[in-house]
Amino acid sequence: MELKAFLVAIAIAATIVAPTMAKEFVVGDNNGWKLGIDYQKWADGKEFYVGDTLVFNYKVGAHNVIKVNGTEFQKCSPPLTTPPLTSGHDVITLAAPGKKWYICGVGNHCETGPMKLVIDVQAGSSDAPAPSPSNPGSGTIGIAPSNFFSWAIAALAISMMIMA
Ligand SMILES: *[C@@H]1O[C@H](CO)[C@@H](O)[C@H](O)[C@H]1NC(C)=O
Ligand SMILES: [Cu+2]
Repeated sequence: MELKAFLVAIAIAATIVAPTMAKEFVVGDNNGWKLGIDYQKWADGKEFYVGDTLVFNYKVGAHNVIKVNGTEFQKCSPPLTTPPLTSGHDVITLAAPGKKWYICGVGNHCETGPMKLVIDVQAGSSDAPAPSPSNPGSGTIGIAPSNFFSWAIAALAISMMIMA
């Protein structure tokens, strides 16, 4: 009985946490990746975690995506050694925390678009300072993604409530 209650609690906790674990962000949402969109405004208020993905949608040949560093981003000067992504549906997994910079390398789109996006990827761990909640109606209970211990404790707490 005790074990069953615990397993039920785990299932409940996992259901609560699962939707917050890995997110897919479509850059520019329905606008996709094109000229004339403010991508910093799009990124504003979004929280990116390791394991999340960015999707760049655009017409093949019209644009591309190049990951650059901060200097290259400022100058809109893509490195000659990094081949751009050109599929029209480029999916990038955010593999490490820190700042990530992306630009379009076609023509002068980076300057004039401006087709440039910088995001700050957070480690998905409670060791990092807790981000301020920016998503009031989300219905989660404030458990950081990928934080096994938090939800294990939550599961334990729920199982105790069930058994009480
Ligand atoms: C960015 O990469 C360029 C090479 O394309 C390099 O010269 C420059 O030092 C790098 N800047 C930073 C901040 O890493
Ligand atoms: Cu472009």
